[in-house]
Amino acid sequence: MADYRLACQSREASLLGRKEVFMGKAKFGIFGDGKEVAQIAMAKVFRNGDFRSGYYRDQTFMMAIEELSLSAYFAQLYAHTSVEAEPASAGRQMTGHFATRMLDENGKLKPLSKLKNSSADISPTAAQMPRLVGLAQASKLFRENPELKGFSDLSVNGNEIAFGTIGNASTSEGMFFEAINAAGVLQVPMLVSVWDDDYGISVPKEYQTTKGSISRILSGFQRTKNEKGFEIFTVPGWNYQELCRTYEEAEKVCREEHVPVLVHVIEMTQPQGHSTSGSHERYKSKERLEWEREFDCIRKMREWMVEQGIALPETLDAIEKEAKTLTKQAKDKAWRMFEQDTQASQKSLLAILRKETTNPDLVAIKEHLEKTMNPERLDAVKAAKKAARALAGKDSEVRNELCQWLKDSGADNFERYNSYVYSQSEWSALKVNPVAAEYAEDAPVLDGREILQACFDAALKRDPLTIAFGEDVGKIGDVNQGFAGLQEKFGQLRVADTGIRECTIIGQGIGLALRGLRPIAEIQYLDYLLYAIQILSDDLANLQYRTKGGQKAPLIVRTRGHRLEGIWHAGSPIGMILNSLRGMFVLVPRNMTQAAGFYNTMLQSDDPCLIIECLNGYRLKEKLPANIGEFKLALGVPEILKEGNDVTIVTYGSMCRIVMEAANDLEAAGINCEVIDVQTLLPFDTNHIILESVKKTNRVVFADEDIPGGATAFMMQQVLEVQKAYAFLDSAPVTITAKEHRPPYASDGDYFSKPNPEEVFEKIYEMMRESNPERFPALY
Ligand SMILES: Cc1ncc(C[n+]2csc(CCOP(=O)(O)OP(=O)(O)O)c2C)c(N)n1
Ligand SMILES: [Mg+2]
Repeated sequence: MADYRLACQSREASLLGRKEVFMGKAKFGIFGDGKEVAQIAMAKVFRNGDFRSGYYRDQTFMMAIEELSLSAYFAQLYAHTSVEAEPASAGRQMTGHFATRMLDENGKLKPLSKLKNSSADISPTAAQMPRLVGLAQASKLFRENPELKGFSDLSVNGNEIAFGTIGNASTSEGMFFEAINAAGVLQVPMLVSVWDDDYGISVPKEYQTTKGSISRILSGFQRTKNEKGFEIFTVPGWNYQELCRTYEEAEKVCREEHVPVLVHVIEMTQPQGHSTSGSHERYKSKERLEWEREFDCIRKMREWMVEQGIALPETLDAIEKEAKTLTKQAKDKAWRMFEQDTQASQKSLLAILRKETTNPDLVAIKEHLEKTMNPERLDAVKAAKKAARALAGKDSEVRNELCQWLKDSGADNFERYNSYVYSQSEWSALKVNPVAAEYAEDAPVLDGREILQACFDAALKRDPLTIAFGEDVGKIGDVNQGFAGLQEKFGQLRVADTGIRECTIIGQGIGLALRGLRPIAEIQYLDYLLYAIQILSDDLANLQYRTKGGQKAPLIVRTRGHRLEGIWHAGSPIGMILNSLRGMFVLVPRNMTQAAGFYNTMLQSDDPCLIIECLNGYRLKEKLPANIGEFKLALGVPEILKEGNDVTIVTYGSMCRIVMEAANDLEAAGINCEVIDVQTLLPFDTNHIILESVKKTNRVVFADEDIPGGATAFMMQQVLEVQKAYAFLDSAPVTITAKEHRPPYASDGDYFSKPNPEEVFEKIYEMMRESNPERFPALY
């Protein structure tokens, strides 16, 4: 009876939600109608410590585990920016994007093993799958690694299941198959439900899935007596009893044996169609629509209850009526709270505007604001700005008050809409105290790779939650041997090989980090980051932002790039990275000692980051710091590699050596360069060290290996616009970049495509020649 009540309430929420959109009270609606009963069955086996990674149809499930109230449901529909009213995203996400708050108000992880947890949904279909693999894998690590037994706030012996949900059509995405395969290989407790309503918006299953059935085509994954694999179930979405039975069975094998499970829930419906954008009558036949009405899961549940004598029709009628009333009340309350909150600023502004009764412009602005229907915050801000403009240059008390109002509301709205791009907790990477590297007098001089290996050795020893994985990371300790010998020392669970599947390597990292582990996920070459850039951008980089500080995944992504040989092993698409990964820090150490310092910093922090090592640096010699496991580099602090007075060269990564070579040649030609390694691109030179240099040299060059207008354009914007260095320039700023194609194979391909010391020399020489042609005659 309680289940029926909940199903009815959730359905009412969907029906009312759609109406709210059509009344103009919300912008868009996508609802869970037609999927209620299966979600109630799934919720019955969802226990404390479990995780969900799902999609926008799961409202009934979230209500069933008591992590979504009806009023919170409507608060999200209205985009209420209060964390209390809308805990999933504080109004940042569209309706149907669920999340629990895993962090307390200080950014500290709550005892997740005692809570019901949902990772934060994202809109790209199937992109919930990669992180699901990691959420499930964490249970395996907690169960099988004895060193983790003490972390009972994170896991109770790895008994937690990661529940995934996905629409039938979204299983066509590559990352769905990649995640399924990865979970089968890893044998992790991942229980995926496919909500199959035969459609993906208007496109029917025959265009989506071979043989029209995901469980049929995945049947080769079915485990047998002798082979590990999946347990696969198929069950109709309108059969309450069968659903409950199926989920009980599915839970048992998944939780107890850590076997991945697929539950294919077929014959589901969409009573209101896909979303508020358009109606399904456009593409579903009359017969189909009739079938959907008949096989509506709530209707079927009701018929069954009556047939079985569980309830009288009148009793169920009463429940349905009560659900209507209750849902409407919750909706009205959510709207009142939303209105009160959004209109507070409008009211305070009107109080100011009403003080000015003589200026016709202000009276008109005030009247317009008073008449605006369902005013949003932007209406008040627009009115205030117009009014302030009308009073510009006048000495008026109202104007002063308006300016103060704008300042205050600017700060409030920043907090509402722009905060939490990066961690705001005490563990923010920007707050980690740097510790200088110390060297013994007889410090050993090692290959760069050995410096890193010593750093990773110390990190793995220091914290049992730290783990590393990627292609070839385990047995051989990565292709450049940064982890050499560490699998033997720390075990296969902590230093692990993975399949060739960059997207789910990152997904593993996200899921593991969400569950409190400290993963270092490796992408073998920077060129292959493209396979993972979508999930990094859509899921990891904005996790704190889209939950307004409710969740974090401090994942360290390790990769190597910039310069080696060939079209796919010399990449430096840094502009792409900077443009797509805001929310992550991007660190570009010029050598392995600097890299080690950044790993030590990031392992103490709760921000996610990408660390790009120099591909050609592993065999270069470096001195081993005595405190290799402890020294830490601050983020956003460039290092001046060479002081000079004539021109400032701003660069990073492998280009540091090229630029230094050119700078030495330029010195001989009488040009004194200051070379600055920015070290981190995000954040970028927070103390404006580069500006100080430009004040001295009055000339600036930005050099890297990205395409023209790539990351050099970003650095130029930071220095000229943000740091305001333009005022100190005597020459036009110059960028030195690679050509706009990737480098062909072999040394000549590299030389003629990437910037080389001669080119750096010439560009800077030309800059100096422009100001003093006599002193610097033409070269060639
Ligand atoms: C990567 C991506 N492509 C397209 C869309 C637009 N889109 C949103 S829902 C949807 C259909 C999904 O169908 P299905 O997975 O069957 O889920 P259902 O809505 O039927 O429950 C599409 C194409 C999207 N959100 N993400
Ligand atoms: Mg569908």
